[in-house]
Parts: sequence; C-alpha cells; structure tokens
Amino acid sequence: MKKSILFILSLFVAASFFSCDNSESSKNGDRGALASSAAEKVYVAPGEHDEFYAFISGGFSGQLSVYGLPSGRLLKVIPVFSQDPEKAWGYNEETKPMLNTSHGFVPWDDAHHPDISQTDGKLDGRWVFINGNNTPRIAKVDLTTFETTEIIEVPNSAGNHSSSFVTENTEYVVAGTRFSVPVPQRDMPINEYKGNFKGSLTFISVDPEEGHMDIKFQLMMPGFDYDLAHPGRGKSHGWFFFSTYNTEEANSLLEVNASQNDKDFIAAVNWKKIEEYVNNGGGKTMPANYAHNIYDDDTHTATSTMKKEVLVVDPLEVPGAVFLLPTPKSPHGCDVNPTGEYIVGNGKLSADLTVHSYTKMIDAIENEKFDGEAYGIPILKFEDVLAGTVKQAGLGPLHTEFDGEGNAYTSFFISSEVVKWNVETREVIDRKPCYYSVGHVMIPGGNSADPFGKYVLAMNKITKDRYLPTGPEVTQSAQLYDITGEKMELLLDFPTIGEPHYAAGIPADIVKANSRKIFKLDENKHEYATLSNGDARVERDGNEVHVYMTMIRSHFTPDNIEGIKVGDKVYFHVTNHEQDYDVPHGISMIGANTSELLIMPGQTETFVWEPKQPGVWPFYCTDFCSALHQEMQGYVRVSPANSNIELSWSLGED
Ligand code: RUQ
Ligand code: CUA
Repeated sequence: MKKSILFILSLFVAASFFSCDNSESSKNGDRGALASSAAEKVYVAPGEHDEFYAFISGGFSGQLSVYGLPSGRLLKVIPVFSQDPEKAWGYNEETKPMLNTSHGFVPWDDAHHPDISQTDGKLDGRWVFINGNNTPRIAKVDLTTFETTEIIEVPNSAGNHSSSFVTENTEYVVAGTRFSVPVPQRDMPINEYKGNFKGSLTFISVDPEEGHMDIKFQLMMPGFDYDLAHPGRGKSHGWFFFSTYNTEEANSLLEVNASQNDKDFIAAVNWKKIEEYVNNGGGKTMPANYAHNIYDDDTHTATSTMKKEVLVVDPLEVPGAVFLLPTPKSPHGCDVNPTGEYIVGNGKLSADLTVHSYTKMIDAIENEKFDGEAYGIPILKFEDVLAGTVKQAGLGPLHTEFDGEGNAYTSFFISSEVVKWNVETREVIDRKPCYYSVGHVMIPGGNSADPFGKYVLAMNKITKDRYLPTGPEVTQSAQLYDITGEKMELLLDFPTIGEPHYAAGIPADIVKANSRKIFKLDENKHEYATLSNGDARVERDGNEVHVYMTMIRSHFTPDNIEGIKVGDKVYFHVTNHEQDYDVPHGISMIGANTSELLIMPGQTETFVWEPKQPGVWPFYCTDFCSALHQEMQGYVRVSPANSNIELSWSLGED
C-alpha cells in the first residue's frame, strides 16, 4: 500500500516537473516548426485541398470537428450529442428526437473516440462512429452529408468510454462501460459494489447496407472499469481487447484504492464465439429501456423509438470466449497493431509498455496455462502472453498508434512526449516533446490493417503559453508531426474545439467524391414540405398554426402573414427551393425561444414560435445568400387572443 502511494506521488512530482515545462530547452524544441521546410509541409495553397480529413472529437463539447491535414484548417463542426444553434441541431423539430434518451431530452454529452467504418480492415469512408460517455450513447455520422444520422443509447452502461471502436468489416461497433453499476439498476448501498456491480461490454451490429445499428448482445463482466478497447484484426479478427482498471472493485478514493493491484487486466473477448452462441439462441433477454434515434435524409426528420429489451450474455455460459491478460498498473490505452499480432497495454502508473502476443495468447489458451480466475473467468499467466516490454520509454503512457511500417507511436502524458518504437524489437527509435501533456495520438487509418503513416497528430490537454491568452480558459491543441523519416518532425500547432480526445483520419480522396451537394427537392418526403410556391399557405388547427413556407434567393413565400394570435403555437415549416450547391438560407423570428434554422438546398426544417405580444413582428434570412440577402425578410402580424382577424398570407401584394 505504502509503496504504491509513494509511486503515485513520485509520478505527480514528475508531472509537475514535465508537463508545464516552459524552460528554454523545451522552447527550443519547437524551433523546427519555424523552419521553412516545416512551413512548406503544412502549406496548402489557396484553393487547394488538404490531403486528409481528420475527425477530432470535441470531448466536453459533445461534437465532432472536421479538420484538413496537414494544414490544420477547421472545415466543419458536426453536432452530435450537443445542441448546436448554428445548425439548429437539437433546436428544430426535426432533430430534437435525436437527443432523446431514457432520461428524456439530454442535449449534451462528452464525446471521446471517433472511429471510421472499415471493409476488409481498410477504411471505407462511409461512416464515423463516436461515443457519448456521460449518458451512454453511440452516434453514427454519415460521410456523404457529414451529419449525424443515428444515435443508439446503451443500457446497463455508465461512462461509456471503451467505445466506439469498429471491427474490421464494421460487423460491430463496440461500447464498453467505464463505470460498473448495478444491473439492472436498483437502489442499493454503494459499499456493496464489490461482487455486485457489473461491467457491460456491448456489441452493436451495423447493417452492411444501410448502416443501421442494433444491440446484438451485451456481455456482463465483473465490476471492473473498462477503459479502452480495440478490435483484433487479421489473424486476431474475431477478438476484441479491453483494458481494465479498478480490478480492486473499489467504490471510493479510487486514486489510492484502485492502484493497489500490481496488475490489472486486458480482457480478451472472442466475439465470434459469442455471436455464434447468440445466433444459436444463447443468452437471456432482460428488460431494458433505451432510445434508438434515426434521422432520415428523405424525410429530413428524425424518429426516436424506445427499445424494451436487450440480450445479455454471461461469460461463464460460453467457455473459451473470455480470458484475462494480466497487465501492469492500471492500463489505459489498449491498442492492436496492423497485423493483429500485438496488443499494447499502457499502464498509466508504469514506466514500461506491455506488449502482449496474440499467438502466445492462443497458445496459452489451448494449453490451458491459467493462473487462477476472476469470477470464473480464466486468467492467463503474464509471462505466457507477454511478447515483451518497451523499457523505460517515458512516464505516464496513454495511447499507441501504428504507421504500418512496423513502428508504434505512444503518447506519454506525464513526460509530455510522443515516443516512436519498433514493434518487433521494442526499441525506442525517437522521442519528441508535446506542448503539453498529450492524451491520444492519431495516425490516419491507425486503427486499421492499413494505416497511412505520413503524420501523427498529438492531442494535448494543456497549452499554457502556446497561444495568445484568452482569459482563464485557453484553447486545447493538436500538434502535427511528420513521421516519414527516421526521426519525427514537429510541423504545426493548431487549436481545437472542446477537448480533443481521440481523432480518426482518412485520405480525403476516399470521402470527398461521395460528398453530397444538395438534397433533391422532388425527393423531399418531409411531412410538411412545400414543394411549389402555389402550395405555400398557413393553416390553423385550434391554436396550432402551421406555416408552409418556401425560400429562394431572395424572398420567402409568403412574406406577410396576418391572423396569428397571442397564445398560438406557430410552426414554421420552411423548405429551401434552391437546387444549387452551397446556397443554404436561414430563418429566424424575433422572440422565438429557439435557434435559427439553417436549411440546405432541397431540405425542410421546422421551428416553433409562441408569440407573447401583439404587434407586427419581423423575420429574416440569417445566412448571407445573395446581393439582396438583406431584402430577404418578412412580417407576421400578431393580434390579441380574442381578435377576429382572419388568417391570410401573401407575397408581393399590397
Ligand atoms: S481518453 S487521453 Cu481516450 Cu477518453 Cu485517453
Ligand atoms: Cu437567404 Cu440570406
């Protein structure tokens, strides 16, 4: 006990020494970025496109931002789990259902790990998946529209962190619980955690055509904390690996109580075996309550369905499917190299990296070389599965990515650096400082059999003096390194949105040809679409009023509306009639308790306005769309609740 506390203390001392290192020597370390060759390497001339897309998670912004690499230019922020007034995400009637959960409307989350869909172990560029930690959810972003088109809630989970990682044919997107909880949830004393709480690992199937997600099964594991995960690939395809900490099953003061065991585990799950078991009728359905939300590009509308049960599998029912690999010191990252042979466990409190061998693991399983069990799950012998260690590589290892050339790149939070090492020899080849305290690193295609090892992107937790100060809250940051040579070269710092946890990168060519330019108006199946100006109208149903409105450069139809009364609930259903690329229009109404709408060509969106005061109230286009954008405006006359003014609407008449 004393020993481990001392060890932790020594790490904190080291942390304060390294992580905010503003000394001259550290400043000199980035001189390379000033060299003209570095500038040239990230310079993308005006009008030229970047070579890669990088999808960088927003952490506590709940969003996913899209950058171009190598320039570091921000291209888009995709709203996912959080409301975004810029795009009306979670504000308009069409997208509100996307944020529905078993806890009701939850307009925020903490998004950590994007992962791009794969076919045969290669990035196919169809979708990006990302996890919401706080109210466990997995979202899918469609890379033709760069919009979130599906969100599924994950029941029996909490702090959905070892998520969202895809298998090599996107058979599954996998979500593991960080916090174990009572399953099913119930009122019980917290200090009865040990032995009673459960950790669920959820395998969400992805339809190969449409991409629809569905929970295939949940594996109910012992009550550890499942921190990160990665799929096997190539020879280890069919397996999934999860790092764990708190195998002590402490429920309080975890910084001490969850650092007692010399080794925690990487859990190896043979999902193919469990899939087979489930396909043959195995597992038990248990009652559950979770939301499944789908956005439809034809109706431009989302629906939310509450699902009522989930299939649960006890690992003891499927012998040979789950094993525990001892891994030192509260491992965080759990990364698999492109060939699928090596599983790297980064013990946060260890100076060495642990590299397990898949081949040795299979051998140990076949020869039943077990070293006890945890709740009936066999523990393999550390020495029998270990390929080797990377010795004294740095302090506070977190995550590892691979370049496809036999090298690995590991981030070290405490010593604030990225370290390159050889996967076979496990020798350190190079190290470069990060400014400061790096979390994840990302190589485009780094979680696939076929990485594009040109750059590594470091995502840092602390920036201190790297940018102009902006009050107490300063930006977080990404740093781009060229990794084409033997030594890494720092090329660029750029600020990020929210807290960048992980990112997923992909060559732009795989994605950009499929990028959608408009929605076809004649394919618009929105319930309240107005496809011709002749159909523009206003209808009353009690005190509910529906405005069927269109927009095109540079007017709304209708633009004068009378007969609205205080106490009405007015739905503006607005259809953008443009059929040209890059001509959205916006609309906003004075006093509306919601955001603007930003409507893409061919799309329909709806906002609600409940006028509180009689008067003549203007609305206008919020997106500068033409030379006569300022003329794109209109009025609504609001009369007292008891008035007899007839509903009327017009355009271009007096
Ligand atoms: S985490 S900085 Cu992926 Cu959420 Cu390791
Ligand atoms: Cu339409 Cu501005």
